Amino acid sequence: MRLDHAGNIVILTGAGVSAESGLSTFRDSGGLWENHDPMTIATPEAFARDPGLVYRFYNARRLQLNEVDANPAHRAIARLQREHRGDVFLVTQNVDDLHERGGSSQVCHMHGELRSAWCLACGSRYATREAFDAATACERCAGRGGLRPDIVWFGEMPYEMDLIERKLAACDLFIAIGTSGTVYPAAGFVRGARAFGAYTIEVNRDSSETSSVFHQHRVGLAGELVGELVEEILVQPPST
Ligand code: BV8
Repeated sequence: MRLDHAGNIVILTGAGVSAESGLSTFRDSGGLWENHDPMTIATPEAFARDPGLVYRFYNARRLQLNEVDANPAHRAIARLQREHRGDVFLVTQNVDDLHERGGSSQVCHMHGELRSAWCLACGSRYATREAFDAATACERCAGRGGLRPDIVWFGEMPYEMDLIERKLAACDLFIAIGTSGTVYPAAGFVRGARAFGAYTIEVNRDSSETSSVFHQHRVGLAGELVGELVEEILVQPPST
C-alpha cells in the first residue's frame, strides 16, 4: 500500500510507546511494582482481597508520571493527528497521559487512566494527580471508601469498544506500536482491521504474539521509527 495514499488510520499503542519515556512495560516490569505481576494485581479480585496493595500499586505509578515526559513517538503520533487529511483514531492500552502530553488531543484510553479517580458511591469520575485510598473523600460526593482507580482490570469490559469497532471497520491503515499482542480484545484488533481490508503495520522492538498477522513489521524503537513512518504517510502524493 502507498502510505501517502492512506485515508482513515487507526493507531493502537501499548506500553512500548512509553518505554523510552522511562515507564516500565508489563513484560519488563519484573517486579518493579512492589514485586507483583500486573496480571495478578490488576484485577477486581485483587482489589477486594487487598485494596491497600492495589491503591499503593496505582498511586506509585500515578506519582511516577510527574517524573517522566512524552517522547518523540508520542509527538510524531500527535503530528499525524494534526496534519493528516484523513481521520486518525488513536486508541491506547496505556493508562499514562503521555499521548496527551505529547500533543494528542483525542486519545481513546480503552483501559482507563492513572490520572482519573472513580467513585463507586456516586458514580463520578474525575481527574486527579494525587495519591488516594479508602480514606480519601470523593471530590464530588465527599463520601469516603468508594474511590477506586479508573482502570479497566483483567476480566472487566474495556471502554469505548463500540467506537473502536466502528473505527476498525472504516480504516484503511492500522498501525500497532509497542504492544506485545498478549491482551484481548486489543490483541485482536489487527485481525478485525484486516478483515475489513486495512493494510496493517507493526512497530515493535521485538516480535509480538501477533507479528505474523501484520502485512509489515518494522523492528526497532518507537522513538526512532514512528517519526519516519509519519513522514512517509504525510508526504503529499505527486500531483497527478
Ligand atoms: C475482557 C490496565 C471481556 C491495568 C490492562 C480469563 C478471565 C478473564 C479474562 C480473560 C481470561 N483469559 C483471557 C482473558 C481476556 C483478558 C486477557 O486478554 N488476558 C490475557 C492475560 C490473556 N482480557 C481482559 O480481561 C480484558 N477484558 O476480556 O473483557 C470482553 C472481551 C471482549 C470485548 C468486551 C469485553 C481487559 C484487559 C485489560 C487489562 N488491563 N491495563 C494496568 O495498566 O495496570 S492490560 C495491560 O497489559 C496493558 O494495558 C496492556 O494491555 C497489557 C500489556 O500489554 P502491552 O501494552 O503490549 O505491554 P507489554 O509490556 O506486554 O509489551 C510491550 C511491548 O512493547 C513489547 O512487545 C516490547 O517488545 C515492546 N517495546 C518495548 N520497548 C519498546 C517496544 N517497542 C518499541 N519501542 C520500544 N522502545
